[in-house]
Amino acid sequence: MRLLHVSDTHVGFAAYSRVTPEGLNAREQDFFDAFRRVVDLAIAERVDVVLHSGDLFDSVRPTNRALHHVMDQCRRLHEARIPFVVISGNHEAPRLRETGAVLRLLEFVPGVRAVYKGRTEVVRVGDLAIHATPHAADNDALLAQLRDVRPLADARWNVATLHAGVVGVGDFRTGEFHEQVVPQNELPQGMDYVALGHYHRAVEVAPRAWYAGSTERCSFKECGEEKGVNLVDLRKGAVEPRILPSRPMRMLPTLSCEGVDEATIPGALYERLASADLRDAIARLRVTGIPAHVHATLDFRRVKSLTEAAFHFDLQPDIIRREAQGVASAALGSLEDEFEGFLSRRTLQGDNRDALLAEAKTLLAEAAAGGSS
Ligand SMILES: [Mn+2]
Repeated sequence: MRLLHVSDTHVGFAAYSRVTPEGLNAREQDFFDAFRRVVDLAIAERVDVVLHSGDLFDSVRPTNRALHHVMDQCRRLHEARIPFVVISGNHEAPRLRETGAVLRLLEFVPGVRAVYKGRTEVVRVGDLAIHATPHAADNDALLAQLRDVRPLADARWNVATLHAGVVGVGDFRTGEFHEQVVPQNELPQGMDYVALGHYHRAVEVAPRAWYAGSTERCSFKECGEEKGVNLVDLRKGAVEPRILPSRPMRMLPTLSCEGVDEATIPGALYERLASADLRDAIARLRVTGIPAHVHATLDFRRVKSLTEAAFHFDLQPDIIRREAQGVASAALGSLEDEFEGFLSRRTLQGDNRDALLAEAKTLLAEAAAGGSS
């Protein structure tokens, strides 16, 4: 009996402004591709079941595109006669009952078992019993559900799955809103494997209890992590983490401006960008302690051309303002400063604050230069 454990595919996640030739958000396409690769692997490996431990979708109300993609991949699994079992995670679980669970729609696809009603269900696949505990109404409800999970004597193999942060010897919480947490010693006992979802890095938190991790990176916190799935051979008791391709994400070494000759800062910044391998990557450079007047002299066109090969580039400057302390002034600053202040008070979708600011600065500089270009 071989199962493929996948988790946190976050289908529907979108970010940045790049679009595919088909007009789709390019980052959204990355997440679609990642899920398709998982299904490709399941079919190539002829596993007996695919088990998804939650956050299949990125949101409670995924787009029609995201829904269609997932249903299409479920159809492929069904055609290969591979059952697909999925529990709800904190991202797709509705806060209000009347919203209705998106996973419910997947039940129309033959071969899919979706578990999302806040209580444990046992799904049988041949001689395997999957004890599937979905995202619950609250943390106590989840723990109460887990206390009743026990291996079934009439099943050859018993596997439990749940979506939560585990705390014990390590701390595998994400700090997300709506996160549920399970002490390590309250994980289901006596299982051949426990398939965990929620924490995005693949790791074994207790004997035979694994996070498979996410299949794409949802934030810079996941920068250095490999992404993939676990292939689990229950008969051999073997777990093989299998790395799958994902979009490179790079946090460049921080450029610190404290105690540095101001005149050398722009050059050092361009050099840092020129020497980095940015091809197809999502990349970020933090610049700490840069004085406002130095920041204002940066050539953002040059920054743009130096980072052209990147899929997306963010410049993240911590700007030092000389007269910022103490004096509250109602006077207007420069247009750039005003716009930057305005942006800092806004919640933006995606993560394109720096790109927007860079664009605004280029335009303001052009306007100041009399609109010649
Ligand atoms: Mn997740």
